[in-house]
Amino acid sequence: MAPVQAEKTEFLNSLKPENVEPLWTVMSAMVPPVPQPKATPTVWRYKSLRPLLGEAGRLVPAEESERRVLMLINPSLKAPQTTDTLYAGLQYIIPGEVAPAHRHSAFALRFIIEGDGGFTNVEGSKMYMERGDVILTPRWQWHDHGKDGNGPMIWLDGLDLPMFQAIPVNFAEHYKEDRFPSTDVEETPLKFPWKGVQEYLDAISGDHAIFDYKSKEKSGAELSTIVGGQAERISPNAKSAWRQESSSFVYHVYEGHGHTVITEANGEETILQWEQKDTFCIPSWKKFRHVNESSSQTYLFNFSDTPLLKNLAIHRVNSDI
Ligand code: GTQ
Repeated sequence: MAPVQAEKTEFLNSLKPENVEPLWTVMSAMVPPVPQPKATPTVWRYKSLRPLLGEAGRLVPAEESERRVLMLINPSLKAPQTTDTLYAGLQYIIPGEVAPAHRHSAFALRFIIEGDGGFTNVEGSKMYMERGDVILTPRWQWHDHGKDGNGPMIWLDGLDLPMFQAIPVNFAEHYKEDRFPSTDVEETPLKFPWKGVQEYLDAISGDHAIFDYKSKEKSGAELSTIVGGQAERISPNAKSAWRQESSSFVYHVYEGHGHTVITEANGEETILQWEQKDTFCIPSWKKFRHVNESSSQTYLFNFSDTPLLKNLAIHRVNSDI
């Protein structure tokens, strides 16, 4: 080794005991020219997961699980990451079961996939849920879930849990009883029935329509400070507009089948093929568009970290596509 190189190595080795590290060796990774999400675009197929949820129902009693959920974990990341910033899971509940009351700093939304007679009680308001409904659980509000009638209910949970890895300030508390005392409510600002959302989408002309879920309690505000939601309609055999944002997305297919094209900066293409009830994710700053392959309307739901990025003033949209 040249004397300078040897000295340099010795110098670098001397840094660690002082708890310092050189920036210059990692600068480009720390400050990349464009976002470098670690998540990989991934589809979770309902056809494969539905039997596994049934098995979880059979093998894992409610008392053992608190929440019986299969987390949708990105193959490039670890739990609770579905994308770098978002968490998604499929929750399964059987008639008569109690998912006991708790509250936590994390925000949750739910998109109902299958079943009837399921309910969520949020801070004393017990609301029944149907396919396509979006239900909110604001931060630090007591919530428990249950199920009347026959057959299971399955929904998609969307939470900001990965945020609490980077900013570990999540608190949780269990209520002293399984159920928080509640009364039935029909209309609640925490529930967005699918019917009205679809009517809104159907009334918009053109091949691609978007509905922004907005807080009913604070008009104009996003669903939460971190997580927001949208529903989309794509006309029969049509394509959505291209989109590229610093947000990452978890998509769920309410109805229809087709694929999403993701184009990398180097021109490389990824195709995510999906059908009804599948869930898929789009990492930050990917350029993507959906293609409806069916001869009827396709409806998609998504949740994203757009509010988080807006609140931090780092939301960026490529409007030149
Ligand atoms: O239903 O409260 O998927 O606390 C993960 C954490 C669901 C819930 C999840 C939770 C819940």
